[in-house]
This record gives sequence, structure tokens and C-alpha cells, in this order.
Amino acid sequence: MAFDKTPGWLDWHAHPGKPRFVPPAGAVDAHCHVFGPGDVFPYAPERKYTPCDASRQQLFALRDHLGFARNVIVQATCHGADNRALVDALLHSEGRARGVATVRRDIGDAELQTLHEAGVRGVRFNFVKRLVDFTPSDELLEVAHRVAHWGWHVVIYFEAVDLPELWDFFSALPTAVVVDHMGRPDVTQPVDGPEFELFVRFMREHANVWSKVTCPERLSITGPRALDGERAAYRDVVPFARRIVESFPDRVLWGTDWPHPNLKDHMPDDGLLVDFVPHIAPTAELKRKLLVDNPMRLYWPEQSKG
Ligand code: 0GY
Repeated sequence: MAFDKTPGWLDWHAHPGKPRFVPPAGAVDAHCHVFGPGDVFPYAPERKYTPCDASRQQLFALRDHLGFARNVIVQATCHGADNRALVDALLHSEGRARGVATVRRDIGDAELQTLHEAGVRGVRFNFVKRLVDFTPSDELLEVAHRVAHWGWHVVIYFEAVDLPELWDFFSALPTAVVVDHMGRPDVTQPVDGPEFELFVRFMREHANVWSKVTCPERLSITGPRALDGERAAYRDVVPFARRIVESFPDRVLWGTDWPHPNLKDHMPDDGLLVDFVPHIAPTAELKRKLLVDNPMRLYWPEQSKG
């Protein structure tokens, strides 16, 4: 089936630069997606956008170009709870990709087992209102308890303003919990202002909560423009991500977010995004934890040395 992209949709960067920063051996891109291709894996009828196709072959070529070894592929809302494109990518990854699926309460045990065998290790609960319709919390809690049985975790995506309302629900989750994009802070606010302090407190008070220090391109107001001749793009996001990395070095993950859904102003150069890492993880130890030890512990625990 042919799909027309949402008007104004920006395609992913066709020729990303080679990063100057060389990731440590075994580095994991722990947040990225595959989209379709729509004529093989149709987009879900309930989707809020129609993306450009972004295949597993293109994702794996980007992984190699950027100097990464593995991917964690996160089910995007445009595929709803139809995880076929995700599973296809995992099964063709030669063990170098694991996944986060979308699962509804009516899923059977056999299907959960199939997802697990393909390499799924988490489910994603999305609270961003422009992306999904509301799902009652009792349904989500039921799913969380089902997947806890498989040793999976829950990935949560929400806007910073919604954290107070969601706090109790998140606290009740029985698994490790991974927050997408630092809970989407408003980076025009101070890094020690009340909004981000609440997020830091959320991580401090919940030892099971991790954060992806991802998506500077989504959060930034200053944008990709490098200043002073440096490749220091997305500067306004650096203090937020660096604070989380330095405060919780064993509970942070990093990823490209390729192919960057729903960006309206610019499409990032993925090479430049990789060069964001040394600014937020300044020491070799922090870089290794962020890019290797932590994602291996969560997604490949059987191979993890950490
Ligand atoms: C992201 C962010 C977005 C979209 C999705 O599943 C999705 O559709 O996650 C967004 O629009 O902010 O992490 O890819």
C-alpha cells in the first residue's frame, strides 16, 4: 500500500557527516526507529502522522557509518501495536539490535514469547498527547505486570509539564523504567529551576528510573548552529543532559532518534548528534557507561560485563 507523508514532513539526512568523536568499542545507539517500508509493513490506521519510510537496511548502514555496534529499536506510534517492522529488523540484525515494543492488554502469552525471542526487552507507554490516544492506567499497569514476568522494562514518553500528574502512576510501575529524552525539559528554563529539579528528584527518589539523554535537536532553541568554530551544536541542551549523566552515571542511555519523526524546522546531521556526546559525558568512564555498559546491562544482560 502506498502512503503519502504528512505534509511538511522532513526526510532523514541522506548524507550525515562522519563524527569527530569515535564511540568506544561496542557502543549502542539506544533510541532509534524503523518506519515501514509502508508497502511491506503498513502504517497503523490510528496513527497521528505518516512518516517517510526508513528501513532496517538504512538504519544498519547509519549504525556502521557512525561507528556504533548495536541498536535499540523503539516502536514508533505510526505503527501502533503492530510490531512486525520492528521484529523484522531485530531478526535481520544478527543479534546486534534489541527492541522496545508497543503492547496492548489483549496480547497473548505466545505473542509475548515471540517478541521476546526476536529480541524485545521493553514496552513503551506514550503520554504525549499529539502522538497517541489516551490509554487507561489500569490497562498500562496490567501490561507492565505481564512484561515484568519476561524481565522487560517500561519506557515512558511524556512532556515535563505532565510529570506531577503522572508521578504516582510511574512510581507504581513494577519494572525498571526508562524515560525518553529526559522528560522533555523546557531548556529556556534554568537547569536548576523547579521544572528540571522535579525531574532530577524523580530520578533520585526512584532507583529503578533511567533516562535517555537524547534528542537535543527536539529540545534545543539555539539549534544546530556551531559557535566559535566548534562542533558544539545544541548548546542549550548540554547543561541538562550533562547534569543527568553526572548525577546518575549508571542509569543513562544515549541514542540518535533516527529517523527523527515530527521535526518541523530542521533535520539533524546524525554525525553532529554523535559529537554532542563528549559535551555531556566529559570523561572516558562516563562515555563508556553511557554508550556501552548501561545499554548492555539493560538490553543484553547475558553479555554484559557491568
Ligand atoms: C521520538 C519522538 C517522537 C515520536 C515518537 O513514537 C513516536 O511517534 O516517539 C516525537 O514526535 O516527539 O522519540 O521518536
